Amino acid sequence: MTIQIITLFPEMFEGVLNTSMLRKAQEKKLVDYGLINLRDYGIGPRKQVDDTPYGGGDGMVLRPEPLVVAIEDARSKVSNQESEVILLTPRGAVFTQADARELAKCSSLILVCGRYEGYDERVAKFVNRQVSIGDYVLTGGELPAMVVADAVTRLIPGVLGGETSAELESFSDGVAKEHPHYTRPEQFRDLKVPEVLISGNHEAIADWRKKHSV
Ligand code: 6GU
Repeated sequence: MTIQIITLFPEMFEGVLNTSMLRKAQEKKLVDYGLINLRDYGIGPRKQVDDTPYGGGDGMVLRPEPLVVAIEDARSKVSNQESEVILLTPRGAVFTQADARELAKCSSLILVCGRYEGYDERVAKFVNRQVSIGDYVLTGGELPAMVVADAVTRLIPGVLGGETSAELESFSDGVAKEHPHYTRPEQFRDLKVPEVLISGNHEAIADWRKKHSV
């Protein structure tokens, strides 16, 4: 899968994409992340990407041309594949595990990060969907794009180690929240590991785990 991210702040992604599971997914060639700097598509010698809002008001609004040309360029880089273009915006539909599963089946995702007070609404005509990650306001779409990239990447077959994706898919709706885990020591301060988990009784352990899953 290719995941291209259009942003004014590509440096924000370096740590997240190059650490742990997402790094391993790249090393295994299961995913290829591309960072596209929106500034490169800015207008004029000052590479302007924003302007004042029609109708007046505070703040700046992202102009449509840099965003749309960046999207078209990203699409053209994977022109052999159908791209799903996702605009990260607090006005979008809240992202769910079902969305992550659906997106994990795509071969090309393009994540578009909004910034400043907003983006020109005409950009909406050039994307497939608008996604929010919850009912709160962030300063931009970068953190939400990382959330979407992480949730989708871990569902690509082969990315996770021992855990089977079948297990993750087993709940048709919502999220399968695993049972609690324990490791050594058997007693920490005055806290003991549940007896059943050290019993060696595999049937009883399976029952306990099932009962404590959400
Ligand atoms: Cl996608 N963007 C911003 N700016 N804030 C958000 C969000 C997105 N999702 C939740 N809050």
